[in-house]
Amino acid sequence: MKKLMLTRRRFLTAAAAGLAGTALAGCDAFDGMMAPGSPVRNFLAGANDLTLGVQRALIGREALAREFSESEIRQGMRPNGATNPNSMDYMFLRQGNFGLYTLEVGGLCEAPQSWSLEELHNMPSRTQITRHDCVEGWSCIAKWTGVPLAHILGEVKPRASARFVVFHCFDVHAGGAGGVPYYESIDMIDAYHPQTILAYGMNGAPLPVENGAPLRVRIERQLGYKMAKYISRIELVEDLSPLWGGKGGYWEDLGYDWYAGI
Ligand SMILES: Nc1nc2c(c(=O)[nH]1)N[C@H]1C(S)=C(S)[C@@H](COP(=O)(O)O)O[C@H]1N2
Ligand SMILES: [Mo]
Repeated sequence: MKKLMLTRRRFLTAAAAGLAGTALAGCDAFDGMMAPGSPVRNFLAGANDLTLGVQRALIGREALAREFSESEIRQGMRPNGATNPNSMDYMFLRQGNFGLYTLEVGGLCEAPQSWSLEELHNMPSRTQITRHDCVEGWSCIAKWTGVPLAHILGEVKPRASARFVVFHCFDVHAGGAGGVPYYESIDMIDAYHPQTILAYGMNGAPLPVENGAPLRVRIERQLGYKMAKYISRIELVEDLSPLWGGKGGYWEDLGYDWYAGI
Protein backbone atom coordinates (compact mmCIF):
# COMPACT_ATOMS: atom_id res chain seq x y z
CA MET A 1 0.00 0.00 0.00
CA LYS A 2 2.84 2.33 0.90
CA LYS A 3 4.47 1.60 -2.43
CA LEU A 4 1.23 2.28 -4.22
CA MET A 5 0.79 5.61 -2.51
CA LEU A 6 4.30 6.61 -3.46
CA THR A 7 3.81 5.62 -7.05
CA ARG A 8 0.54 7.44 -7.12
CA ARG A 9 2.14 10.60 -5.79
CA ARG A 10 4.97 10.35 -8.28
CA PHE A 11 2.54 9.81 -11.08
CA LEU A 12 0.55 12.86 -10.10
CA THR A 13 3.71 14.92 -9.74
CA ALA A 14 4.80 13.96 -13.22
CA ALA A 15 1.36 14.77 -14.53
CA ALA A 16 1.31 18.11 -12.76
CA ALA A 17 4.63 18.99 -14.37
CA GLY A 18 3.02 18.23 -17.71
CA LEU A 19 5.41 15.34 -18.18
CA ALA A 20 3.07 12.40 -17.87
CA GLY A 21 2.67 12.07 -21.61
CA THR A 22 6.39 11.81 -22.25
CA ALA A 23 7.03 9.70 -19.16
CA LEU A 24 4.41 7.20 -20.23
CA ALA A 25 5.47 7.35 -23.86
CA GLY A 26 8.95 5.97 -23.12
CA CYS A 27 9.02 2.34 -24.14
CA ASP A 28 11.02 1.01 -21.19
CA ALA A 29 9.08 3.07 -18.75
CA PHE A 30 5.83 1.80 -20.15
CA ASP A 31 6.86 -1.83 -20.26
CA GLY A 32 8.10 -1.78 -16.67
CA MET A 33 5.17 0.09 -15.31
CA MET A 34 2.65 -2.02 -17.13
CA ALA A 35 4.14 -5.38 -16.09
CA PRO A 36 1.47 -7.60 -14.55
CA GLY A 37 1.23 -6.94 -10.83
CA SER A 38 3.20 -3.69 -11.01
CA PRO A 39 1.81 -1.01 -8.69
CA VAL A 40 1.41 1.44 -11.54
CA ARG A 41 -0.60 -1.00 -13.56
CA ASN A 42 -2.79 -1.77 -10.59
CA PHE A 43 -3.14 1.89 -9.90
CA LEU A 44 -4.03 2.72 -13.49
CA ALA A 45 -6.47 -0.15 -13.58
CA GLY A 46 -8.13 0.95 -10.37
CA ALA A 47 -8.16 4.69 -10.87
CA ASN A 48 -9.89 5.05 -14.17
CA ASP A 49 -11.55 8.34 -13.36
CA LEU A 50 -8.40 9.78 -11.88
CA THR A 51 -6.26 9.03 -14.93
CA LEU A 52 -8.99 10.41 -17.16
CA GLY A 53 -9.18 13.55 -15.05
CA VAL A 54 -5.44 14.02 -14.77
CA GLN A 55 -4.79 13.41 -18.43
CA ARG A 56 -7.48 15.74 -19.62
CA ALA A 57 -6.96 18.49 -17.06
CA LEU A 58 -3.20 18.69 -17.19
CA ILE A 59 -2.13 17.41 -20.56
CA GLY A 60 -5.09 18.77 -22.49
CA ARG A 61 -7.98 17.25 -24.29
CA GLU A 62 -6.48 17.86 -27.70
CA ALA A 63 -2.89 16.84 -26.91
CA LEU A 64 -1.42 14.57 -29.55
CA ALA A 65 0.11 11.18 -28.94
CA ARG A 66 3.78 11.03 -29.87
CA GLU A 67 4.45 10.38 -33.53
CA PHE A 68 7.56 8.58 -34.79
CA SER A 69 9.69 8.60 -37.93
CA GLU A 70 9.81 5.85 -40.57
CA SER A 71 13.15 4.60 -39.23
CA GLU A 72 11.56 3.90 -35.87
CA ILE A 73 9.28 1.23 -37.36
CA ARG A 74 11.46 -1.69 -36.36
CA GLN A 75 9.02 -4.56 -36.39
CA GLY A 76 5.87 -5.77 -38.11
CA MET A 77 2.56 -5.00 -36.48
CA ARG A 78 1.95 -7.97 -34.22
CA PRO A 79 -1.61 -9.21 -34.76
CA ASN A 80 -3.58 -9.78 -31.58
CA GLY A 81 -7.07 -10.85 -30.55
CA ALA A 82 -9.20 -11.86 -33.51
CA THR A 83 -7.05 -12.23 -36.63
CA ASN A 84 -9.40 -13.84 -39.15
CA PRO A 85 -13.12 -13.50 -38.36
CA ASN A 86 -15.18 -16.46 -39.51
CA SER A 87 -18.65 -14.91 -39.45
CA MET A 88 -20.53 -15.51 -42.71
CA ASP A 89 -20.88 -11.83 -43.56
CA TYR A 90 -17.17 -11.19 -43.04
CA MET A 91 -16.05 -14.21 -45.04
CA PHE A 92 -18.33 -13.16 -47.87
CA LEU A 93 -16.89 -9.64 -47.97
CA ARG A 94 -13.34 -10.89 -47.64
CA GLN A 95 -13.77 -13.24 -50.56
CA GLY A 96 -14.65 -10.24 -52.73
CA ASN A 97 -11.63 -8.31 -51.44
CA PHE A 98 -14.08 -6.01 -49.59
CA GLY A 99 -15.40 -4.57 -52.86
CA LEU A 100 -18.94 -4.97 -51.48
CA TYR A 101 -18.10 -3.57 -48.05
CA THR A 102 -19.97 -0.51 -46.86
CA LEU A 103 -19.43 1.38 -43.63
CA GLU A 104 -22.79 2.32 -42.19
CA VAL A 105 -22.85 5.27 -39.79
CA GLY A 106 -26.11 5.92 -37.96
CA GLY A 107 -27.82 6.35 -34.63
CA LEU A 108 -28.18 9.82 -33.14
CA CYS A 109 -27.33 11.93 -36.20
CA GLU A 110 -29.13 14.12 -38.71
CA ALA A 111 -27.75 12.44 -41.83
CA PRO A 112 -27.03 8.71 -41.41
CA GLN A 113 -25.01 7.46 -44.38
CA SER A 114 -22.98 4.57 -45.70
CA TRP A 115 -19.82 4.56 -47.77
CA SER A 116 -17.90 1.99 -49.79
CA LEU A 117 -14.21 1.46 -49.15
CA GLU A 118 -13.44 3.33 -52.36
CA GLU A 119 -15.47 6.30 -51.18
CA LEU A 120 -13.61 6.26 -47.87
CA HIS A 121 -10.31 6.21 -49.79
CA ASN A 122 -11.38 9.34 -51.64
CA MET A 123 -12.03 11.30 -48.46
CA PRO A 124 -9.38 13.46 -46.76
CA SER A 125 -6.79 11.19 -45.18
CA ARG A 126 -4.26 11.31 -42.40
CA THR A 127 -1.11 9.20 -41.98
CA GLN A 128 0.55 8.81 -38.60
CA ILE A 129 3.34 6.66 -37.17
CA THR A 130 2.42 5.78 -33.63
CA ARG A 131 3.03 3.23 -30.95
CA HIS A 132 0.39 0.68 -30.11
CA ASP A 133 0.47 -0.45 -26.50
CA CYS A 134 -1.38 -3.62 -25.61
CA VAL A 135 -2.47 -4.16 -22.05
CA GLU A 136 -0.67 -7.50 -22.21
CA GLY A 137 2.61 -5.57 -22.05
CA TRP A 138 3.91 -5.35 -25.62
CA SER A 139 4.21 -2.42 -28.02
CA CYS A 140 4.58 -1.96 -31.77
CA ILE A 141 5.31 1.13 -33.86
CA ALA A 142 3.41 1.23 -37.14
CA LYS A 143 2.24 3.67 -39.79
CA TRP A 144 -1.51 4.09 -40.15
CA THR A 145 -3.48 5.77 -42.94
CA GLY A 146 -7.17 6.49 -42.83
CA VAL A 147 -10.06 8.94 -42.70
CA PRO A 148 -10.26 11.17 -39.64
CA LEU A 149 -13.36 10.19 -37.68
CA ALA A 150 -14.02 13.93 -37.31
CA HIS A 151 -14.59 14.09 -41.08
CA ILE A 152 -17.15 11.28 -40.95
CA LEU A 153 -18.93 12.97 -38.05
CA GLY A 154 -19.02 16.19 -40.06
CA GLU A 155 -20.86 14.28 -42.79
CA VAL A 156 -23.45 12.58 -40.57
CA LYS A 157 -24.05 15.55 -38.24
CA PRO A 158 -24.39 14.15 -34.72
CA ARG A 159 -27.38 15.28 -32.70
CA ALA A 160 -26.72 17.15 -29.46
CA SER A 161 -27.80 14.05 -27.55
CA ALA A 162 -25.00 11.89 -29.06
CA ARG A 163 -22.43 11.26 -26.32
CA PHE A 164 -20.58 8.16 -27.54
CA VAL A 165 -19.38 6.65 -30.79
CA VAL A 166 -19.83 2.87 -30.86
CA PHE A 167 -17.85 0.61 -33.20
CA HIS A 168 -19.57 -2.66 -34.04
CA CYS A 169 -17.30 -5.40 -35.39
CA PHE A 170 -17.61 -8.51 -37.53
CA ASP A 171 -15.77 -10.91 -35.20
CA VAL A 172 -17.84 -12.96 -32.79
CA HIS A 173 -16.26 -14.36 -29.61
CA ALA A 174 -17.18 -17.20 -27.29
CA GLY A 175 -19.73 -16.45 -24.58
CA GLY A 176 -23.51 -16.26 -24.41
CA ALA A 177 -25.85 -17.99 -26.80
CA GLY A 178 -24.51 -17.53 -30.32
CA GLY A 179 -21.41 -15.71 -29.08
CA VAL A 180 -20.63 -12.07 -28.38
CA PRO A 181 -19.42 -9.69 -31.07
CA TYR A 182 -16.44 -7.41 -30.40
CA TYR A 183 -17.49 -3.79 -29.96
CA GLU A 184 -15.98 -0.65 -28.51
CA SER A 185 -16.97 2.91 -27.68
CA ILE A 186 -15.33 6.30 -27.15
CA ASP A 187 -16.65 9.70 -26.10
CA MET A 188 -16.94 12.70 -28.41
CA ILE A 189 -13.63 14.18 -27.23
CA ASP A 190 -11.70 11.16 -28.48
CA ALA A 191 -13.98 10.91 -31.51
CA TYR A 192 -12.99 14.41 -32.69
CA HIS A 193 -9.32 14.04 -31.68
CA PRO A 194 -7.18 14.72 -34.80
CA GLN A 195 -5.35 11.38 -34.49
CA THR A 196 -8.54 9.34 -34.28
CA ILE A 197 -8.77 7.80 -37.73
CA LEU A 198 -10.61 4.97 -39.45
CA ALA A 199 -7.58 3.21 -40.89
CA TYR A 200 -7.63 1.28 -44.17
CA GLY A 201 -3.84 1.33 -44.65
CA MET A 202 -0.91 0.09 -42.58
CA ASN A 203 2.83 0.55 -43.21
CA GLY A 204 2.14 1.78 -46.73
CA ALA A 205 -0.05 -1.17 -47.80
CA PRO A 206 -3.75 -2.01 -47.54
CA LEU A 207 -4.68 -2.97 -43.97
CA PRO A 208 -4.07 -6.75 -43.68
CA VAL A 209 -6.88 -9.02 -42.56
CA GLU A 210 -5.03 -9.96 -39.37
CA ASN A 211 -4.83 -6.29 -38.37
CA GLY A 212 -8.50 -5.52 -38.99
CA ALA A 213 -9.30 -5.21 -42.72
CA PRO A 214 -11.09 -3.50 -44.22
CA LEU A 215 -11.35 -0.83 -41.51
CA ARG A 216 -10.14 -0.39 -37.94
CA VAL A 217 -10.03 2.61 -35.67
CA ARG A 218 -6.88 4.18 -34.19
CA ILE A 219 -7.33 6.00 -30.88
CA GLU A 220 -3.77 6.93 -30.09
CA ARG A 221 -4.16 8.12 -26.51
CA GLN A 222 -5.59 4.81 -25.34
CA LEU A 223 -4.60 1.15 -25.02
CA GLY A 224 -4.87 -1.37 -27.84
CA TYR A 225 -8.15 -2.98 -26.93
CA LYS A 226 -10.01 0.29 -27.59
CA MET A 227 -8.95 0.17 -31.26
CA ALA A 228 -11.71 -1.92 -32.78
CA LYS A 229 -10.74 -3.92 -35.87
CA TYR A 230 -13.16 -5.33 -38.51
CA ILE A 231 -15.59 -2.42 -38.12
CA SER A 232 -18.97 -3.28 -39.60
CA ARG A 233 -20.99 -0.30 -38.43
CA ILE A 234 -20.68 2.88 -36.38
CA GLU A 235 -23.47 4.04 -34.13
CA LEU A 236 -23.91 7.30 -32.21
CA VAL A 237 -25.60 6.79 -28.87
CA GLU A 238 -26.47 8.67 -25.71
CA ASP A 239 -26.14 5.71 -23.35
CA LEU A 240 -23.94 2.63 -23.44
CA SER A 241 -25.93 0.54 -20.97
CA PRO A 242 -28.37 -1.02 -23.49
CA LEU A 243 -25.50 -2.52 -25.53
CA TRP A 244 -24.40 -6.09 -24.75
CA GLY A 245 -22.94 -6.21 -21.22
CA GLY A 246 -23.59 -2.49 -20.80
CA LYS A 247 -20.01 -1.40 -20.09
CA GLY A 248 -19.21 0.01 -23.52
CA GLY A 249 -16.94 -2.67 -24.97
CA TYR A 250 -16.19 -6.36 -25.29
CA TRP A 251 -13.30 -6.27 -22.81
CA GLU A 252 -15.04 -3.72 -20.61
CA ASP A 253 -17.94 -6.14 -20.22
CA LEU A 254 -15.33 -8.61 -18.93
CA GLY A 255 -13.94 -6.12 -16.41
CA TYR A 256 -11.45 -3.88 -18.23
CA ASP A 257 -11.60 -0.11 -17.82
CA TRP A 258 -13.71 1.81 -20.29
CA TYR A 259 -11.18 4.66 -20.32
CA ALA A 260 -7.79 3.13 -21.15
CA GLY A 261 -5.75 6.33 -21.37
CA ILE A 262 -1.97 6.11 -21.65
N1 LIG B 1 -12.65 -6.49 -33.61
C1 LIG B 1 -11.63 -6.63 -32.77
N2 LIG B 1 -10.87 -5.57 -32.51
C2 LIG B 1 -9.80 -5.68 -31.67
C3 LIG B 1 -9.47 -6.91 -31.04
C4 LIG B 1 -10.29 -8.02 -31.35
O1 LIG B 1 -10.08 -9.16 -30.87
N3 LIG B 1 -11.35 -7.85 -32.23
N4 LIG B 1 -8.39 -6.97 -30.18
C5 LIG B 1 -7.91 -5.71 -29.60
C6 LIG B 1 -6.61 -5.78 -28.95
S1 LIG B 1 -6.54 -6.40 -27.38
C7 LIG B 1 -5.48 -5.26 -29.52
S2 LIG B 1 -4.01 -5.19 -28.72
C8 LIG B 1 -5.52 -4.78 -30.92
C9 LIG B 1 -4.57 -5.59 -31.77
O2 LIG B 1 -4.43 -4.99 -33.03
P1 LIG B 1 -3.44 -5.66 -34.07
O3 LIG B 1 -3.97 -7.04 -34.38
O4 LIG B 1 -3.38 -4.79 -35.25
O5 LIG B 1 -2.11 -5.76 -33.36
O6 LIG B 1 -6.80 -4.84 -31.51
C10 LIG B 1 -7.87 -4.61 -30.65
N5 LIG B 1 -9.07 -4.56 -31.44
MO1 LIG C 1 -4.52 -5.66 -26.56
